Amino acid sequence: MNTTVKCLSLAIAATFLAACGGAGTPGTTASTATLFGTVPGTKIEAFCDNGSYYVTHSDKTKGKTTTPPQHPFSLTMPAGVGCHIVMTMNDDNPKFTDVVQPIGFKNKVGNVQTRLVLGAGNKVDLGNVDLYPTSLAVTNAGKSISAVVDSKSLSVDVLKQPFVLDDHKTKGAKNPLETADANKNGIPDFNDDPKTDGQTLPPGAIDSQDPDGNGIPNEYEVSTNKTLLSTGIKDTDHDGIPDSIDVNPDNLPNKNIALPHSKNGYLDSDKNHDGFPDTDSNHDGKNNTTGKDDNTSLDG
Ligand SMILES: [Ca+2]
Ligand SMILES: [Ca+2]
Ligand SMILES: [Ca+2]
Ligand SMILES: [Ca+2]
Repeated sequence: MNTTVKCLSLAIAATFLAACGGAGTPGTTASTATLFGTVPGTKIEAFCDNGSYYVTHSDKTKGKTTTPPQHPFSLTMPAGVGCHIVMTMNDDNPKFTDVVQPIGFKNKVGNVQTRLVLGAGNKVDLGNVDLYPTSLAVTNAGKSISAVVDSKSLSVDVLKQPFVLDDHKTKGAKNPLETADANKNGIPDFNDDPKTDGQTLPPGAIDSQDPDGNGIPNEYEVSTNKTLLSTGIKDTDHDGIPDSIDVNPDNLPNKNIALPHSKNGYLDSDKNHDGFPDTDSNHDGKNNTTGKDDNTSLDG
Protein backbone atom coordinates (compact mmCIF):
# COMPACT_ATOMS: atom_id res chain seq x y z
CA MET A 1 0.00 0.00 0.00
CA ASN A 2 1.46 3.36 -0.87
CA THR A 3 1.61 6.20 1.59
CA THR A 4 -1.25 8.18 0.07
CA VAL A 5 -3.64 5.26 0.17
CA LYS A 6 -2.58 4.40 3.68
CA CYS A 7 -3.21 7.93 4.90
CA LEU A 8 -6.58 8.17 3.17
CA SER A 9 -7.72 4.93 4.72
CA LEU A 10 -6.60 6.14 8.09
CA ALA A 11 -8.26 9.51 7.72
CA ILE A 12 -11.48 8.07 9.11
CA ALA A 13 -9.64 7.51 12.36
CA ALA A 14 -9.10 11.07 13.51
CA THR A 15 -6.51 10.13 16.09
CA PHE A 16 -4.22 8.91 13.35
CA LEU A 17 -4.37 12.00 11.21
CA ALA A 18 -1.25 13.47 12.75
CA ALA A 19 0.77 10.44 11.71
CA CYS A 20 0.12 11.18 8.07
CA GLY A 21 0.82 14.90 8.21
CA GLY A 22 4.29 14.66 6.78
CA ALA A 23 4.26 11.42 4.90
CA GLY A 24 5.57 11.88 1.40
CA THR A 25 6.36 15.55 1.99
CA PRO A 26 8.10 17.09 -1.01
CA GLY A 27 11.73 17.82 -0.36
CA THR A 28 12.38 14.77 1.78
CA THR A 29 13.84 11.70 0.16
CA ALA A 30 12.97 8.12 1.01
CA SER A 31 15.87 7.84 3.41
CA THR A 32 15.37 11.05 5.34
CA ALA A 33 12.85 12.67 7.66
CA THR A 34 12.31 16.15 9.03
CA LEU A 35 12.27 17.41 12.59
CA PHE A 36 10.91 20.90 13.07
CA GLY A 37 9.62 23.37 15.64
CA THR A 38 10.42 26.71 17.19
CA VAL A 39 13.04 27.68 19.77
CA PRO A 40 14.79 30.85 20.92
CA GLY A 41 17.95 31.45 18.79
CA THR A 42 19.54 28.07 19.05
CA LYS A 43 21.80 25.41 17.56
CA ILE A 44 20.06 22.06 17.04
CA GLU A 45 22.22 18.94 16.69
CA ALA A 46 21.51 15.25 16.15
CA PHE A 47 24.05 12.56 17.15
CA CYS A 48 23.11 9.25 15.59
CA ASP A 49 23.80 5.55 16.23
CA ASN A 50 26.27 5.18 13.37
CA GLY A 51 28.25 8.30 14.29
CA SER A 52 26.50 10.50 11.73
CA TYR A 53 25.97 14.13 12.68
CA TYR A 54 23.31 16.65 11.66
CA VAL A 55 23.12 20.29 12.65
CA THR A 56 21.06 23.40 11.95
CA HIS A 57 20.27 26.74 13.58
CA SER A 58 16.90 28.30 14.18
CA ASP A 59 16.13 31.29 11.95
CA LYS A 60 16.21 34.49 14.00
CA THR A 61 14.69 36.49 11.15
CA LYS A 62 11.46 34.48 11.23
CA GLY A 63 8.77 33.58 13.73
CA LYS A 64 7.66 35.32 16.92
CA THR A 65 10.22 37.93 17.94
CA THR A 66 8.78 39.05 21.28
CA THR A 67 10.44 37.65 24.43
CA PRO A 68 10.93 34.77 24.57
CA PRO A 69 11.28 34.52 20.80
CA GLN A 70 10.04 31.51 18.86
CA HIS A 71 12.41 31.04 15.94
CA PRO A 72 11.62 28.24 13.48
CA PHE A 73 14.03 25.44 12.66
CA SER A 74 13.95 22.40 10.43
CA LEU A 75 16.49 19.59 10.69
CA THR A 76 16.80 16.90 8.05
CA MET A 77 17.56 13.60 9.78
CA PRO A 78 18.25 10.08 8.57
CA ALA A 79 15.34 7.63 8.57
CA GLY A 80 15.64 4.39 10.50
CA VAL A 81 18.64 5.50 12.54
CA GLY A 82 18.42 6.34 16.24
CA CYS A 83 19.54 9.90 17.04
CA HIS A 84 19.91 12.03 20.14
CA ILE A 85 18.73 15.63 19.77
CA VAL A 86 20.65 18.36 21.58
CA MET A 87 19.79 22.07 21.58
CA THR A 88 22.31 24.74 22.62
CA MET A 89 21.30 28.23 23.74
CA ASN A 90 23.71 31.15 23.18
CA ASP A 91 25.84 29.16 20.73
CA ASP A 92 26.36 32.27 18.62
CA ASN A 93 26.56 34.77 21.48
CA PRO A 94 30.01 34.99 23.09
CA LYS A 95 28.63 37.19 25.90
CA PHE A 96 26.75 34.27 27.43
CA THR A 97 27.84 30.77 28.36
CA ASP A 98 26.38 28.13 26.07
CA VAL A 99 23.66 26.08 27.74
CA VAL A 100 23.56 22.61 26.20
CA GLN A 101 20.18 20.93 26.59
CA PRO A 102 19.75 17.27 25.55
CA ILE A 103 16.13 16.72 24.54
CA GLY A 104 13.98 13.99 26.13
CA PHE A 105 10.38 12.85 25.77
CA LYS A 106 8.18 10.33 27.52
CA ASN A 107 6.84 7.07 26.15
CA LYS A 108 3.33 5.84 26.89
CA VAL A 109 4.27 4.38 30.27
CA GLY A 110 5.97 7.63 31.29
CA ASN A 111 9.62 6.63 30.87
CA VAL A 112 11.89 9.36 29.50
CA GLN A 113 13.64 8.49 26.22
CA THR A 114 16.30 10.49 24.41
CA ARG A 115 16.98 8.25 21.39
CA LEU A 116 14.58 9.02 18.55
CA VAL A 117 14.06 7.06 15.33
CA LEU A 118 12.14 8.64 12.47
CA GLY A 119 10.52 6.80 9.57
CA ALA A 120 11.27 7.76 5.97
CA GLY A 121 9.35 10.92 5.09
CA ASN A 122 8.16 11.51 8.66
CA LYS A 123 7.67 15.17 9.45
CA VAL A 124 7.86 15.43 13.21
CA ASP A 125 6.86 18.55 15.14
CA LEU A 126 8.56 19.36 18.47
CA GLY A 127 6.28 22.39 18.83
CA ASN A 128 7.71 25.35 20.73
CA VAL A 129 10.68 24.35 22.87
CA ASP A 130 11.12 26.95 25.63
CA LEU A 131 14.76 26.18 26.38
CA TYR A 132 16.46 27.60 29.45
CA PRO A 133 17.96 30.92 28.29
CA THR A 134 20.86 30.92 30.80
CA SER A 135 22.60 28.67 33.29
CA LEU A 136 21.01 30.75 36.05
CA ALA A 137 17.57 29.93 34.69
CA VAL A 138 18.50 26.25 34.86
CA THR A 139 19.47 26.40 38.52
CA ASN A 140 16.49 28.63 39.33
CA ALA A 141 14.29 25.86 37.91
CA GLY A 142 15.89 23.42 40.36
CA LYS A 143 17.88 21.59 37.68
CA SER A 144 21.59 20.88 37.81
CA ILE A 145 24.28 21.64 35.27
CA SER A 146 27.85 20.60 34.70
CA ALA A 147 30.61 22.39 32.82
CA VAL A 148 32.43 20.55 30.05
CA VAL A 149 34.94 21.48 27.42
CA ASP A 150 33.40 20.95 24.01
CA SER A 151 35.12 20.12 20.73
CA LYS A 152 35.95 23.80 20.17
CA SER A 153 37.73 23.87 23.56
CA LEU A 154 35.20 26.31 24.96
CA SER A 155 33.65 25.79 28.34
CA VAL A 156 29.94 25.14 28.10
CA ASP A 157 27.25 24.30 30.62
CA VAL A 158 25.32 21.08 30.10
CA LEU A 159 22.03 20.06 31.68
CA LYS A 160 22.73 16.98 33.79
CA GLN A 161 19.33 15.58 32.90
CA PRO A 162 17.39 15.89 29.64
CA PHE A 163 15.03 18.77 28.88
CA VAL A 164 11.83 16.70 28.83
CA LEU A 165 9.40 18.10 26.27
CA ASP A 166 6.37 16.64 28.08
CA ASP A 167 7.17 18.88 31.07
CA HIS A 168 6.93 21.97 28.85
CA LYS A 169 3.66 21.29 27.03
CA THR A 170 2.00 24.38 28.50
CA LYS A 171 4.61 26.43 26.61
CA GLY A 172 3.82 24.58 23.39
CA ALA A 173 6.32 21.70 23.37
CA LYS A 174 5.21 18.48 21.64
CA ASN A 175 6.30 14.88 22.14
CA PRO A 176 7.89 13.63 18.89
CA LEU A 177 6.56 10.10 19.44
CA GLU A 178 3.07 11.48 18.78
CA THR A 179 3.97 12.07 15.11
CA ALA A 180 6.98 9.80 14.54
CA ASP A 181 6.27 6.49 12.81
CA ALA A 182 9.59 4.66 12.64
CA ASN A 183 8.15 1.38 11.34
CA LYS A 184 5.83 3.14 8.88
CA ASN A 185 2.77 1.13 9.94
CA GLY A 186 0.57 4.22 10.22
CA ILE A 187 0.47 4.08 14.01
CA PRO A 188 2.23 6.95 15.80
CA ASP A 189 4.99 5.42 17.91
CA PHE A 190 3.56 6.79 21.14
CA ASN A 191 0.68 4.33 20.66
CA ASP A 192 2.56 1.59 18.81
CA ASP A 193 3.83 -1.70 20.21
CA PRO A 194 7.29 -1.06 21.76
CA LYS A 195 8.40 -4.51 20.56
CA THR A 196 7.92 -3.59 16.91
CA ASP A 197 7.64 0.21 16.73
CA GLY A 198 11.21 0.66 15.50
CA GLN A 199 12.05 3.03 18.35
CA THR A 200 13.30 0.51 20.85
CA LEU A 201 16.74 -1.12 20.64
CA PRO A 202 16.53 -4.91 20.87
CA PRO A 203 17.37 -6.55 24.22
CA GLY A 204 21.11 -6.51 24.80
CA ALA A 205 21.86 -3.72 22.32
CA ILE A 206 23.54 -0.67 23.81
CA ASP A 207 22.70 2.90 22.84
CA SER A 208 25.98 3.87 21.16
CA GLN A 209 25.62 7.59 21.82
CA ASP A 210 24.49 7.15 25.42
CA PRO A 211 25.78 3.84 26.75
CA ASP A 212 25.25 4.83 30.40
CA GLY A 213 21.63 5.70 29.68
CA ASN A 214 21.63 9.03 31.53
CA GLY A 215 20.20 10.87 28.53
CA ILE A 216 23.39 12.86 27.89
CA PRO A 217 25.10 11.83 24.63
CA ASN A 218 28.83 11.04 24.79
CA GLU A 219 29.76 14.29 23.05
CA TYR A 220 28.56 16.25 26.08
CA GLU A 221 29.50 13.90 28.88
CA VAL A 222 31.94 15.29 31.44
CA SER A 223 34.02 12.12 31.20
CA THR A 224 33.84 11.41 27.50
CA ASN A 225 33.68 7.75 26.66
CA LYS A 226 36.20 6.32 29.08
CA THR A 227 35.97 2.91 27.44
CA LEU A 228 37.45 4.08 24.15
CA LEU A 229 39.97 6.45 25.72
CA SER A 230 41.32 3.74 28.00
CA THR A 231 41.80 1.35 25.09
CA GLY A 232 43.57 3.95 22.97
CA ILE A 233 41.06 3.54 20.16
CA LYS A 234 40.79 6.68 18.06
CA ASP A 235 37.51 8.56 18.46
CA THR A 236 38.32 12.00 17.09
CA ASP A 237 34.91 13.59 17.68
CA HIS A 238 34.40 11.96 21.10
CA ASP A 239 30.97 10.72 20.14
CA GLY A 240 31.71 7.22 21.37
CA ILE A 241 31.98 5.64 17.90
CA PRO A 242 35.52 4.58 16.89
CA ASP A 243 36.81 6.44 13.82
CA SER A 244 37.02 3.13 11.96
CA ILE A 245 33.22 2.75 11.89
CA ASP A 246 32.09 6.36 12.37
CA VAL A 247 30.34 7.65 9.23
CA ASN A 248 31.38 11.18 10.27
CA PRO A 249 34.56 10.83 12.37
CA ASP A 250 34.95 14.60 12.80
CA ASN A 251 31.24 15.43 13.19
CA LEU A 252 31.47 18.04 10.46
CA PRO A 253 28.25 19.44 8.97
CA ASN A 254 27.19 17.73 5.72
CA LYS A 255 30.12 15.29 5.85
CA ASN A 256 28.31 12.04 6.63
CA ILE A 257 29.60 9.33 4.35
CA ALA A 258 28.38 5.94 3.34
CA LEU A 259 30.97 3.41 4.42
CA PRO A 260 32.12 0.71 2.04
CA HIS A 261 29.68 -2.20 1.95
CA SER A 262 27.08 -0.34 4.02
CA LYS A 263 23.52 0.30 2.99
CA ASN A 264 22.27 3.89 3.17
CA GLY A 265 25.25 4.76 5.33
CA TYR A 266 24.28 2.25 7.99
CA LEU A 267 26.39 -0.79 8.70
CA ASP A 268 25.19 -4.05 7.19
CA SER A 269 26.82 -5.95 10.02
CA ASP A 270 24.94 -3.94 12.62
CA LYS A 271 21.60 -5.67 12.65
CA ASN A 272 20.54 -4.37 16.04
CA HIS A 273 21.35 -0.80 14.95
CA ASP A 274 23.34 0.13 18.01
CA GLY A 275 26.07 1.71 15.94
CA PHE A 276 28.60 -1.10 16.44
CA PRO A 277 29.20 -4.28 14.45
CA ASP A 278 27.28 -7.19 15.98
CA THR A 279 30.64 -8.84 16.58
CA ASP A 280 31.47 -6.10 19.08
CA SER A 281 28.81 -6.50 21.75
CA ASN A 282 30.73 -4.70 24.51
CA HIS A 283 31.43 -1.64 22.34
CA ASP A 284 35.15 -1.58 22.97
CA GLY A 285 35.93 -1.06 19.29
CA LYS A 286 37.27 -4.61 18.94
CA ASN A 287 35.85 -7.86 17.62
CA ASN A 288 34.62 -10.06 20.50
CA THR A 289 36.40 -13.15 19.18
CA THR A 290 39.49 -11.99 17.35
CA GLY A 291 40.30 -8.92 19.48
CA LYS A 292 41.06 -7.03 16.27
CA ASP A 293 39.79 -3.48 15.69
CA ASP A 294 36.27 -3.15 14.33
CA ASN A 295 36.70 -2.62 10.64
CA THR A 296 34.10 -1.53 8.16
CA SER A 297 35.72 -3.63 5.45
CA LEU A 298 34.19 -6.58 7.27
CA ASP A 299 30.67 -5.27 6.63
CA GLY A 300 28.13 -7.22 4.69
CA1 LIG B 1 30.74 10.96 14.50
CA1 LIG C 1 4.58 3.05 14.08
CA1 LIG D 1 25.41 9.40 28.63
CA1 LIG E 1 33.61 9.08 16.70
